[in-house]
Formats: sequence, structure tokens, C-alpha cells
Amino acid sequence: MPTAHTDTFARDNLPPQAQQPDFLFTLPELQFPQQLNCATELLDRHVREGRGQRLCVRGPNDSWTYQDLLERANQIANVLVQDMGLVPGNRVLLHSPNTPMMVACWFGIVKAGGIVVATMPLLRAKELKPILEIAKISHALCDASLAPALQEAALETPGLGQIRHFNSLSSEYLDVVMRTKSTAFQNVDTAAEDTCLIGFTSGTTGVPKATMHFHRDVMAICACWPRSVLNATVEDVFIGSPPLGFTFGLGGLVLFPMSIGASTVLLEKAGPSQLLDGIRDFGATVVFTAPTSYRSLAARGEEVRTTRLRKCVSAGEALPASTRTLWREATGIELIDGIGATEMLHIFISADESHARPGATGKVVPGYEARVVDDQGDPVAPGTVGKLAVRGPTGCRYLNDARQQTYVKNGWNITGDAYRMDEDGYFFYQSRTDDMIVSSGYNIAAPEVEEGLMLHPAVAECAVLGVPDEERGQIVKAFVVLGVGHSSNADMAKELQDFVKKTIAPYKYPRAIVFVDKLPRTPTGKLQRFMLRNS
Ligand code: 3UK
Repeated sequence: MPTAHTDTFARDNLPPQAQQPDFLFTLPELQFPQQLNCATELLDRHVREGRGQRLCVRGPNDSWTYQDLLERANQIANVLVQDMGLVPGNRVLLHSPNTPMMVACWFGIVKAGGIVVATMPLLRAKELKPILEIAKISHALCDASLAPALQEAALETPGLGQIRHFNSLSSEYLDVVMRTKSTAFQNVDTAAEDTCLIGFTSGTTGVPKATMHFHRDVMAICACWPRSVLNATVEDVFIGSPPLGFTFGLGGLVLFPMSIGASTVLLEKAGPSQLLDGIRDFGATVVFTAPTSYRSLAARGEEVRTTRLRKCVSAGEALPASTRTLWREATGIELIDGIGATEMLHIFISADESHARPGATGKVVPGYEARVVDDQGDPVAPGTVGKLAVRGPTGCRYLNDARQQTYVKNGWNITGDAYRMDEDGYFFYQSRTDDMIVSSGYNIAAPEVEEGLMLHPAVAECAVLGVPDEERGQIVKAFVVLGVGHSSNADMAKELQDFVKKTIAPYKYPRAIVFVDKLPRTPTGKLQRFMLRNS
């Protein structure tokens, strides 16, 4: 097989062929040439075809056209190659909050044939270190504001020899150095099957896993979910909260808008209220964020109604049916739910506004296949709960990791989610397979109890898990964050228990309730149930 990588680390650490999932290229849009650099398709192509003056990336202080971004990415590619000694196949850490400059760096790396390892700005030295080691990172581009954490991690990682900082105007910074470089760059003619990004799983448990994705994979996700479900146009303005170090954010805020020549807004901080300000100030029309963010923004539905917002995508965690209803009633907009995974790169089950069904994630995205299987990997009948299995143009390739064999079985990617499919092919999320609570022999899905609790007006957020119990094996325990003005006491606990017994099957009610100020979450906003297990 052809490769443009002179540093063959990524290829050398691919899982053996027999452990890889099946890859399907069933749609006409999924026929790719042998040589492909995704930066050429997503960026250079627009300028070549005369769209260089269209708006591309915006931030609070920047407004760049496709031409502007191309020139900056080319200058950065020149710095990487000429000053930092990058050769194709090297891994480059990209550590930054979401900013236009981060996007320019992403393309600079990919143009030069490098492999981007983008990380969440919240990560500290302790979390960066294993990433530097696992991916054998040799180069780093880092936002000046995050320099201390990286410096600390780099001290103990001798392989990381080249670090440049940006978003500061002192003379040695990338922002200044790049201006001495040509705005032209000949993209490395990578193979479609050369790795261009390594995504680390956001890790609700354990040692982080590195997932490898090819240039072809990046183009494949642009050809699937955005075309069949999102249906955005060149006039749309994208915005959202997920970090670009999380493939949900990379796809939604960079790859998808750029694949259609639309524009995107990057916010360094995108809590609910900053997100709403951004939507209003930039006239954003498409938003990507997590269920909890919609839940809290729903309180400001009247303001949302005065903006241009028309499409709202929810992913990262299960969307409670109550949040879907809340958002529709508050804003008049039906949410687009979709399940994706770092291993799969992006969303593979979803439904657009007109096909959404309460409680269902949606149907399989064209280009992918999905089914619910038993412990042997055999499909179960509609209506039966089992393990979600998927395959399509993208799939799991862990970098030198024994857990490959847990995620991929018989060519199918096993996401670790318990799902049920109905007769119409709609998939209903139940829980993570390891979050299924078994109490007195009954299977209880934690998210179902959470939904029951969240319908109570006093509950702002909650997390449910099974804790060991002598008599019942496990009991259902709820950690509840109350809304302002509600007090946490025994009466409230009793009221919530009675309430749940009335909304779902009574045996599922939380026998233990603990009130907390906030819930532990990963930088991507996912609930860390295991952190609660020890409290
Ligand atoms: C859970 C969902 C129910 C599910 C992701 C969109 O979340 C993403 O990737 P991660 O690797 O986590 C994957 C796991 O998260 N999940 C995600 N979305 C949903 N569960 N409904 C949903 N809509 O357990 C899955 O296995 O962090 C999401 C795009 C790209 C992504 N990487």
C-alpha cells in the first residue's frame, strides 16, 4: 500500500488486519482515490474553485475568509517543515482552546503530512503526559495561555523536542514567525489511508485510548451524517461548545462547515450563556452542544427565539426525552440527536427534525449498518435490549492497544452501549453496558431513572448508579443537584422518591438519594459515574 509517511509510526502500530473492523463503502459518495489529503479537499479546493473570499472562520477578534485561512495554514506548514523539522507521519500535539488560530494550525499540520493530536484545553500535565508518550509526540503547537501545563509535561518527555506557542505577539511566537514564511505551500500528497489524526477517548474510565483516523475517514464522515441528516447549506453559520480535541467538536465546528463552504464561529469558552451570546452576536444558525447545555439554555428560550438559530445538534450523552420536549416548547426547534464515538470518528445513528422520535436516538445513518446483538454477537429480535454493534466507512483502530479486541468483534464495532431497536429501525439508548443496574434480579437502566427524576421541577441535574447491597445485589442510588430555591432535606428526598414511583415502574425508584452541588464530568461534558461510585 502507498504511503507518504517517512515516519511510519502510525502505520506500524495499526491493529493487525484480523482485528480491524469491516469497512464499508456502499454509497457513491464514499468512493475515494488512493491519494488524498483532506486539507486539500476541505480548504484549498474552495479557493481554487473561486470561493476564497467567502467567510470561513470567526472568533471574537478574527474574521477570516477561506483565502485568509489558507494563507495562514500554508505559513504554519512552512514553519513546521522549515524551522521545526517536521517530516510526514510525525505526531504534532495541538493544545488550545477553540480559536481560529487552532484551526489554522490543524490545517498546517495536515497539509505537511503530519498527524494532529488535538487535546482538550482543560487537560493538565498529568493528563498530557500519557498522551505524549502513547502517541510518541515529537512536535507541539500550543496556545500561550496553556503553556505551563505543556511545559511541565514536556520536562519528563524527552521525545518532544519542538514546541511553538501561539496567540501572543512576542517575537519567538508562531504568530510572528509565520509572517516571515511564504503563503504558498505544496500539500504533501498523502495516501487516503495515511493517518492524519489521532483522537484520544475522553475516558470516563481508565487509561486513555488512542484512535487512529485516515485522511479518507475525515472525508467519509463529511459525506455521511451531514448530507443525510444535518442538511446545512453554504449560508449556514456553525457554532458550538465541544472542544476541537473531541471529534464531536472537530466535525461539527470545522470539518462539516468547511466541507460545504459554510462558516464557523469558535468560542474559547462556551458555557450556556456564552454560547447564547455567540449565537446572537454572530447570527449562528447551527449549534452543536451536549444535552445538559440545552437543558440549561431552555430557560432562556424567548431569547433563543429572537436569534437566527434553526438547527440544534445534541450528542455526547443520551438525550432525555424530557429535554427534547423542553427545548421544543421553549424555542420551537426540534433537536437533532445523534450518537457518535471517538472510535467511529463521528455520528452513525441519528434522526433529523422531521424524523425525531422521543426517547430514540434515531435510525442508522446511510453508509453505516447497525444492529443490536447478544453476548455471542448474534442479532436479537426487535424490542430486545442488547449490545449496539456498528460498521461503516469509519471504525475503530486503536494504536497498539489490547482493548482493540474488546471494541471490535467479528468485524463489528461494539460501542459499549445497551440499545433496543424497534420494528421501524429506530434505536433506543438504554445505558452504557456497564451502567446497567441489576437489583433483585431486575435490569434497571440508570438513564431511565435519571429521566424520571428530571421531570421533577426541583431537579436541575442528576446521576443514577447501582451500589452494592447485601439483600438486593445492587440498589439504585441517585445523586441530585437541586435547582435554585429548593432545599435538600429528607422531605425532598421522599418527595423525589414518590415522584419517580409515579413516573416509571415503582421498583426502579432510587432507594438512596444524595444531594450534591455539582456532578463530576469529563472535559467533554460526560458524566463520570465511576467517580460517584466511590463517594
Ligand atoms: C455516548 C451517546 C446516547 C455513548 C461523540 C458525537 O460522544 C462521542 O464520543 P466519545 O468517544 O463517547 C462515545 C459514547 O458516548 N454517546 C454519545 N452520543 C450519544 N449516548 N445518545 C447519544 N446521542 O455511550 C457512546 O458510546 O466521547 C459523539 C460525535 C463524535 C463523538 N466522538
